[in-house]
Amino acid sequence: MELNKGLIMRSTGSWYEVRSESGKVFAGRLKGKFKLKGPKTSNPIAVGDHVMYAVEDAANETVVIEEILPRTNYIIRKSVHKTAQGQLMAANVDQAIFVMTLKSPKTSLGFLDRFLVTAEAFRIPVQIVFNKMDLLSEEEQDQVFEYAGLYQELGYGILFTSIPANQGVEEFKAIFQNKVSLLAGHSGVGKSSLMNLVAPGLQIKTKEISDFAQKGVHTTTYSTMWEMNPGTYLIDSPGINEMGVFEMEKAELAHYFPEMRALLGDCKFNNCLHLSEPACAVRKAVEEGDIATSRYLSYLSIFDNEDNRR
Ligand SMILES: Nc1nc2c(ncn2[C@@H]2O[C@H](COP(=O)(O)OP(=O)(O)OP(=O)(O)O)[C@@H](O)[C@H]2O)c(=O)[nH]1
Ligand SMILES: [Mg+2]
Ligand SMILES: [Zn+2]
Repeated sequence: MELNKGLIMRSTGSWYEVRSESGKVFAGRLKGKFKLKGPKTSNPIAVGDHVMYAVEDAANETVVIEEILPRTNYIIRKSVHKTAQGQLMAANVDQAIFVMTLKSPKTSLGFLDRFLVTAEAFRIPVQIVFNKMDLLSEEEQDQVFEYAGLYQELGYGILFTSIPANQGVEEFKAIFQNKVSLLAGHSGVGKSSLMNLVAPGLQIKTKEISDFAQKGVHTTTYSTMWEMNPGTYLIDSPGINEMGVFEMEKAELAHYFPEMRALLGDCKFNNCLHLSEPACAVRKAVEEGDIATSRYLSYLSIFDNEDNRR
């Protein structure tokens, strides 16, 4: 049987959209005895995966995915409440674009920090987009700028956007050019709306959030990769309501906070967990204001594996 190389453009869990090298799109399913490689996740392959497939039925345009090609990277999240199993969010991405809003819905710094720690652990650079800037009062905007200052200092790219005000559109286009980017964030922050703004032809479904009760309703159900132009891909993913950190040793956690990573050699004990040990350089930096209290609280919360949905 002849095998061809393809790219996973959409994943529904049972079916995958596979694009051939010549651009033809097929519906694909996994081979019966599909061999899983890598970590155990609820979904064996994800959007962005390169695969080898065989045409099963040319008339129906269906294919069988025979194997996954080696990945340059991937990102896995864990749902806090369910099993310890992770969910593969995407593979072979150059960066993640984390979309957040101060309100409607509110994205907490704790949630952002969980995403950032996960991305650090999988070595995926992150750009943070503060969307819906038009909804904010002047004081709220100042709050956003303060948060942005903190994360910029840590090395993350920052962008402010508003769809009705047409704010940040060119900057947004510039950060994803010639890259494969995963758009992630809570449901309702505007991921699909941003996609439609930069590629109006796509007409991706978005949802009006008129009241608090609708907040948990996902509009985007499946992750889909869209080609903006050759070499530029955006992955629109369903909103994340829980962001659990996947298979991480507690002793490694501080490595994924860039401002703590820099201090790790300075603690008195080389196995310091930065909780209540004497002469801890991380705690000292928190007390002196060199590490933001919110970041240290996120560290403790992830350390204790607390639920942090919001
Ligand atoms: N005021 C305002 N509303 C926005 C902005 N961006 C998006 N919205 C609105 O927010 C709502 C949700 O947007 P979506 O694009 O569906 O959100 P999403 O992040 O894709 O949500 P899921 O697919 O559920 O994960 C829609 O009603 C959008 O019109 C913005 O900058 N300002
Ligand atoms: Mg969406
Ligand atoms: Zn320490």
